[in-house]
Amino acid sequence: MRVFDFTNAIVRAPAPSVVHGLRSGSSPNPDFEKLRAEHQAYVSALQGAGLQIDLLPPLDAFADSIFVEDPAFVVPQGAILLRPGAPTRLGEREHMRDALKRRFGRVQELADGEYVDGGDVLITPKTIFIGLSRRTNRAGAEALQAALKSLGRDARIVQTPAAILHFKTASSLLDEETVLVTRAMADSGVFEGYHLIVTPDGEEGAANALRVNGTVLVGDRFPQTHELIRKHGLSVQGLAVTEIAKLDAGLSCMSLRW
Ligand code: CIR
Repeated sequence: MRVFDFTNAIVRAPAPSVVHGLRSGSSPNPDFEKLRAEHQAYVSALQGAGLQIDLLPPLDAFADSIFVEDPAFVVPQGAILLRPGAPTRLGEREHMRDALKRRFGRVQELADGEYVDGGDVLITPKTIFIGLSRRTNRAGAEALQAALKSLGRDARIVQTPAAILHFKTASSLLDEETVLVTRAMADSGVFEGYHLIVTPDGEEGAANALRVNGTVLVGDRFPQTHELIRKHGLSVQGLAVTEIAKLDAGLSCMSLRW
């Protein structure tokens, strides 16, 4: 199986509190109904790609809890409960544990003082990149690296470029050796040895795309990036991301896939 071939995903339905989710800039609150429609279209796209979906109930106490990618990390060999680096998000892990246990049985966990957001973890065939960021500290990255080693997976700790929320805000795997990146990520040199497709100026938000089986899901506001990916020989499905982008989120954040 290739690392972007998936049969299952965990997602969480949005709660009305999602409109108060974290954001680094001064974006207005998203519109709840429009955001819910974006989320539904995203879940339909995963189903259309052949994935079986485990839909978790909304969690009003945690505004950012639809971004299920951050409190956990999964590979087919096992699941790891992470510790998100934003204080308002740490409690999300307690609501993820049972869902992971149902699917994976044993679940490894990070310990106190160790912080990793799943948005900082990118799987490629050669290695799994763990990006240090404002959310992911070295203790967390090293603990995750050790947990992955116990699952037979190699991981490499790297630096997320400054001013980028998560490592995957600026990078997504498109095929075995090709990564879609922003110019800042390309310039960081982290992906030496990979083929890079750089998002055109003004389309940096496209870099959080999601390859699922035969299709690349990309924000629908990024036509030039669609064209670059199609020219590379891959099929693209555009999805609305206007509301979730107000919360600094993209297309990988809303699911855990294996
Ligand atoms: C946050 O700041 O934590 C959320 N508003 C957005 C999280 C996006 N997650 C991701 O990219 N993996």
